[in-house]
Amino acid sequence: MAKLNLKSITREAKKEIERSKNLKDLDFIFKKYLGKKSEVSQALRLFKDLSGKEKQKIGKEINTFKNSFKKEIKNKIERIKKEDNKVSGKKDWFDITIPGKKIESGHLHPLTMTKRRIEEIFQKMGFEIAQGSEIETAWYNFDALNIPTDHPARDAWNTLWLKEKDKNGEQFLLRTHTSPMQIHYMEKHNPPLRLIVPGKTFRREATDASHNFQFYQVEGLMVDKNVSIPHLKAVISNFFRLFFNKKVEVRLRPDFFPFTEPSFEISMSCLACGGKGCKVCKKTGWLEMGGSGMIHPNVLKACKLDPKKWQGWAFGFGWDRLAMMRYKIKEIRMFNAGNLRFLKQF
Ligand code: FA5
Repeated sequence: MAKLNLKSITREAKKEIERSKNLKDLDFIFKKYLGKKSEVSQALRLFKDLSGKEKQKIGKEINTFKNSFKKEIKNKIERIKKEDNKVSGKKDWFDITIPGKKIESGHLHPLTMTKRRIEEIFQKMGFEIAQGSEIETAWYNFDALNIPTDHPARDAWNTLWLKEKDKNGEQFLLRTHTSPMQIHYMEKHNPPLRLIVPGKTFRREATDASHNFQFYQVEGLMVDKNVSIPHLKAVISNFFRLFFNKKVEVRLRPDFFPFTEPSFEISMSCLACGGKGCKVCKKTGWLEMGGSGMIHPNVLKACKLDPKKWQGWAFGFGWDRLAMMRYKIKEIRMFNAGNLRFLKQF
């Protein structure tokens, strides 16, 4: 390999860059020192014949030269552009022929799209949309909902308790369901009432494919003088039909919730198998979507409403599960996994 005098090459290149007057000169200089026919490029072509130690030494020197040479060129370009702008009176120098940068646009999260669809359907049925607080007191999350102090749902293992207390010394917690909003709303508004409450809920529990420690519920509430179970079933059936855009069977089975009497578990026919029985519905043909029932007289009383005058029903769906059915997702935890490959599908 011919001896490469990088010191003198560096000195020469620097002088030429200094003397250059425009971008064309600089282009010429660049090609002269780093172009295909330059001394440096020729030396690099013979590089493979060198011993390991020489390769290391010469490689390092060439890289140092290349970096400082490119830096000199870049600085000179800046200076020339500045001078050009001064002469032409322009502030910025830009090439209008350069193609524009593409702006990457995002899209709504599948759970947000689901929430919007739920709201749209209920709004069309004349329901108001209310927002609840994610932090509640035990009174609103349990007591006012007729859940007694010894109820297992209040156990430290099921509920996420906060250290802070409200001004009456009541300990705060992360709401375990959206039902507390029934109380807040009935305290502040006079019937007749028709509303839904979509929101985030929290439970201290082990996660699996259909359970998360943080999930979403949508509460429904209707209070009037003559509301009954057939209204509830009609509203829920209509909602499912519009939400899934097809006929869905709805099943109400007796259940227990302290704040409703009678209470029902709401299930829908499995869309994955058309009700025949599969892995998703655990071979039953039905999927549990939520709880419901007629509002318990004690709950109406806790909101200072006369149970002899007013009656109503309530329901609470897991809205992540609605999204799972809508988009045929078999794993609830995917929603919060921050996995772009998953999210970009929607
Ligand atoms: C309740 O939370 C009641 N508040 C529902 C209710 C409202 C009953 C009004 C009566 C009147 P439950 O714990 O069963 O009930 O939860 C309701 C729904 O939330 C479940 O059917 C399920 O769809 C969803 N859900 C419950 N726990 C989880 C969880 N860990 N992860 C995901 N979804 C859940």
